[in-house]
Amino acid sequence: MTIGRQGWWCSMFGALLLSILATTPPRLDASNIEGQVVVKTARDNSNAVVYIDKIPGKTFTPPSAPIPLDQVNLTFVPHVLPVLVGTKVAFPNSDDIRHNVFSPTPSSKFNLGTYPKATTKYYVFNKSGTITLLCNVHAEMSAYVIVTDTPYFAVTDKAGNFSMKNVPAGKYVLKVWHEKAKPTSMPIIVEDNRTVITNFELKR
Ligand SMILES: [Cu+2]
Repeated sequence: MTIGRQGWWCSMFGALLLSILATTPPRLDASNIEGQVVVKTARDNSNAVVYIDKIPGKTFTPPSAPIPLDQVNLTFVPHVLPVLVGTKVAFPNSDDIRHNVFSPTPSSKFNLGTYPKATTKYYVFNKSGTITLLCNVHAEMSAYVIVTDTPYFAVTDKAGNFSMKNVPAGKYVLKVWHEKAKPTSMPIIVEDNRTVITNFELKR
């Protein structure tokens, strides 16, 4: 088979294009932040929240569907829930007994009342901050909603590991919160296509 002049140019161009595609890494203008939080004052390293609290000049749209914070076996599940400001949280009751949900935190004081199984109440968290949740029927029940101005947050597992995906490049302050320790923060630089490893130790 012979190829004409046009065909030759076409195949040369195709080969050139293929080699460009093969050697150029995919450009993602975002990176991951990963690391470990050691909580000296707690039983284990779980339920610490790592977050970027603000990116000046940027606002984000909260999720359209409510985020659940359930009540199961006399426990709020999850115990710690980070959400973007403006997020609607659903509070179902999955127990056979009545529960109540209220917050004594001055910036987000509310009381959803006492309600039975298979009932869901809602609250929209419109102010950033750490909100304590309690149940006035069961004194042992507590939970925390960490309301942030960015969707860049992560909760640690028992080992203290966290992973925050697709953070845009920039300079930020990374904050860490745990109910049993003093909060801390650290300046951080996120570059394109790099995973930033950041470790913390929280004390009283
Ligand atoms: Cu309760």
